[in-house]
Amino acid sequence: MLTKSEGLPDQDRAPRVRIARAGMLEPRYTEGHRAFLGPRGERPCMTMFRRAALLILLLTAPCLVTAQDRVVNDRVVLSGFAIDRTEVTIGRFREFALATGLTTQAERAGHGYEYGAGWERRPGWSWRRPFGAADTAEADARAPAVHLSWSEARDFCAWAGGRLPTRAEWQEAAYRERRETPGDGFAAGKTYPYPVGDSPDGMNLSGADPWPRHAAAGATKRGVNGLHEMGGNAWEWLADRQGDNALTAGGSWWYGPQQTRTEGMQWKAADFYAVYVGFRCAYAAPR
Ligand SMILES: [Ca+2]
Repeated sequence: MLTKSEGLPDQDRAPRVRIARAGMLEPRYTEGHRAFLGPRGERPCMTMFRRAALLILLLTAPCLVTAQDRVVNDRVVLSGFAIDRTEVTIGRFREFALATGLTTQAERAGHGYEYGAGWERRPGWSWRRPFGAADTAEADARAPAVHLSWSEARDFCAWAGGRLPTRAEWQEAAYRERRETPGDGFAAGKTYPYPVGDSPDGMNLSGADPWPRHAAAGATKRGVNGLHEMGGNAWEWLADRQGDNALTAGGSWWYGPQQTRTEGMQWKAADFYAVYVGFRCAYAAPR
C-alpha cells in the first residue's frame, strides 16, 4: 500500500479545557482576629474576585470550545465570494449525512479506492472511515471528508448554503494574497507559486512531514489568505465540468509539490471517489 506510514499525528487529538478546582476557593479563618481571608491570605474583595473569575470561566467554557470549532470551519471573505478556511471535515459531513439520510456511493458499493497497482478497491473505506475498519479517523471529526463523488460534494455545499468553488475562485483564493494586512510573512496583492507562499514547505505532501496520511483541518501551515490545506492533504473538487469529468485542485498527501501549483489541477471522472479526494465550499460574500 503506497502510504507514507501508519497512524495519525498527535495534534489530531481533541482540544481540552482545563477547569479550576472549586476547592481552591474555600475561605479560611486565621487565628486571633478571625479575619475572613482567601486561601492565600488575601482579603475578602480578592476572594470575591476569584469566585467571580471562576464563575465566568465555568459559564464561558462551552463558548471557548465552540469558538475553536468555528475557527476550524470558518470562511474567508475574498473579492465577491467567501470560501471555507479548511477542507470540509468528517464532522461537518456527518451533520449533512444525518440531516439528509445520505448513503454515499462508496458506502453503497462497500468500498473506497486507493492507488496501488492501479486503482484498487478497499473494502469498508468511506468518508466515515477513510482507511477502513482499522482506522481511527472516524473518531477525529476534524479529518477531511474523502471517498466522495463530485455530486456528493456539490450537494453538501448546497446544503451548507454554498456551492463548489470555480477554478477562477479557487486560484484566486489559493495563490493571490487579498488581505490588506496579511501577516504570516505574506505580501498584500502578491501572487504566489504555492498555496503556502514561495516555498512548498509546510504542506502535507508525499515527502517528509509530520503527517503520515491525512492531516486534521487547520493542522498544516496557514497559507495565502489565511487558508489551510489548499495545497496538499486532499484534492478538492471544483465546480468546473467537462462532460463526465470534473476539475480537482491542490494535490494531496500522496503527491509532491508540483500538483499543488495552478498548473497541477487535474480532471477526474465526476462519479469517482478515492481516499485522496475531498473538497471545500464557496459562498456568496456576506453583505
Ligand atoms: Ca487540499
